Amino acid sequence: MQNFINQLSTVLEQKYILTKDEDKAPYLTDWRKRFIGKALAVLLPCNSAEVSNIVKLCAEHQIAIVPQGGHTGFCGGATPDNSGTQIILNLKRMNQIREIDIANQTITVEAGCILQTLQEKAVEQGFLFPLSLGAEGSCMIGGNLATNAGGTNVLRYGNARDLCLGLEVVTAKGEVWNGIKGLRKDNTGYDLRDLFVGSEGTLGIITAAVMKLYPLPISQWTTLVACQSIASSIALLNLFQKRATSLLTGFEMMTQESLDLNEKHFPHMANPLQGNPPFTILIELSDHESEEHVRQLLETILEEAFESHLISNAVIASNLGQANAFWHMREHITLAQAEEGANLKHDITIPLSSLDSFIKETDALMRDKYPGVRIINFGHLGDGNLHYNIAPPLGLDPKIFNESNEKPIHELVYAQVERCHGSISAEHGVGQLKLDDLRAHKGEVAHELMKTLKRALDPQNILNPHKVVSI
Ligand code: FAD
Ligand code: 2HG
Ligand code: ZN
Repeated sequence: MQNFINQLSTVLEQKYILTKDEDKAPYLTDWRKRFIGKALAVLLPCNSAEVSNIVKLCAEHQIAIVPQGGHTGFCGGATPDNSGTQIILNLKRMNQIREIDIANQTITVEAGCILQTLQEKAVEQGFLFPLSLGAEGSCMIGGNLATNAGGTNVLRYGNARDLCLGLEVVTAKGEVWNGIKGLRKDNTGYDLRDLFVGSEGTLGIITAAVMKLYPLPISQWTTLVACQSIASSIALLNLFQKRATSLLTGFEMMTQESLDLNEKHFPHMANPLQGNPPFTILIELSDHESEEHVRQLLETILEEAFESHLISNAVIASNLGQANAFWHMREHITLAQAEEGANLKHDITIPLSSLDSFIKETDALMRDKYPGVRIINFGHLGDGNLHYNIAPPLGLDPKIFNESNEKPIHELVYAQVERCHGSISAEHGVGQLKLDDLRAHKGEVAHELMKTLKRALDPQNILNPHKVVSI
């Protein structure tokens, strides 16, 4: 190991090789403080040649590498294990915008570019980069691609995978694969880009990407509406999809329990809808035509929804500040949960046709088995993506409750997900958190195929071992 550490200075400036405990500490814990690891060193390369040389050295010494972006991931993918033998490869110094191609409507960025910076650079050129999530001020595009992040615009623009046209990747042997192409059609055999997107650093290290840009909408209207049931929320979604088609850019659901928790920790974020509706839906329409056009369309759809008894109340944001306040309320649920203490997260997708029965049955089973448990259910309803999070009954220490109940609660939820033909990970990935759950729910053939790919691309198992799949 000492030999390896000594040789590192031949591939990276000494000041970017962190080996002291106090220097490594900020890189060893995830955002939730759910996983804490140890690392031999934290390395901070500034270009793909340095990444390539580091990987070659690691391959020679059989040192495991944990790629890391903003370490905001929820599944412990960017946190090393406890052995102290792995290195963290943090990409934050690789944060350059390499090119904005106006005619091609693409942006080429390095992996360590913070998502919000990318969004702002796009706006400066009159474009929209639509990937948007609560962690956008600190997560990085490499991490977004490695987890195939979703967020609040997937309904209209797709997830990170859909927004990506090309990649530059350092392989487990240290070769640099230059797939930096801004092509919307390329059928030259296997899609290597799609292999690396969503692979959470287990198949290669993403060093740069070509991402799609879109024309910037000029008008946006945001509304909060009250629904009495999930069935009416889905009927409302279908109504908006039919009437607003591609103008529908957001459709988020928050249960009363989620918003109560929000208000407890952030009292200024009270739900502006009176009467504590069981389901509050945040809807956003965006367009390239006049403000009036979208406003009128929104009002017409809401009227129809009232008449069909799909909604019982609605409030339309009268200015940008109020629209932002609606979105902040939605985004603060995660922060309110963090304030409340550790919780059990389930980031799941269910076909919309089964969502109503999933929620009713899972809620009933959960409340029956774990009386007093708090179900913090919210999410990207337009994508069928729920954040079905479980907090312990009031007064119980979350740590003690989770220790004895985590496994059976996950099993209860995932059995229901499987019954409804859903997915146990919608947008947060697998990491180390869901390694066993993936093995149990992916299906044997699919799981074996994943292991085959892992063995083929990383035969020494040095790229983020024991994350996603174990070989
Ligand atoms: P990290 O956490 O650093 O890494 C994530 C995984 O990717 C790890 O396995 C890591 O090894 C790997 N990785 C990182 N960089 C690279 C690279 N360059 N090459 C190869 N592998 C790499 N997620 C959503 O999908 N939707 C949301 O709405 C959402 N909201 C969030 C809100 C909050 C408040 C927080 C804290 C998180 C949220 N997340 C959400 C989760 C998280 O932000 C995303 O998973 C994000 O994509 C992770 O990016 P990161 O740069 O922080 O990656
Ligand atoms: C969101 O949609 C994020 O806000 C976080 O994906 C979800 O806290 C969560 O479980
Ligand atoms: Zn989410």
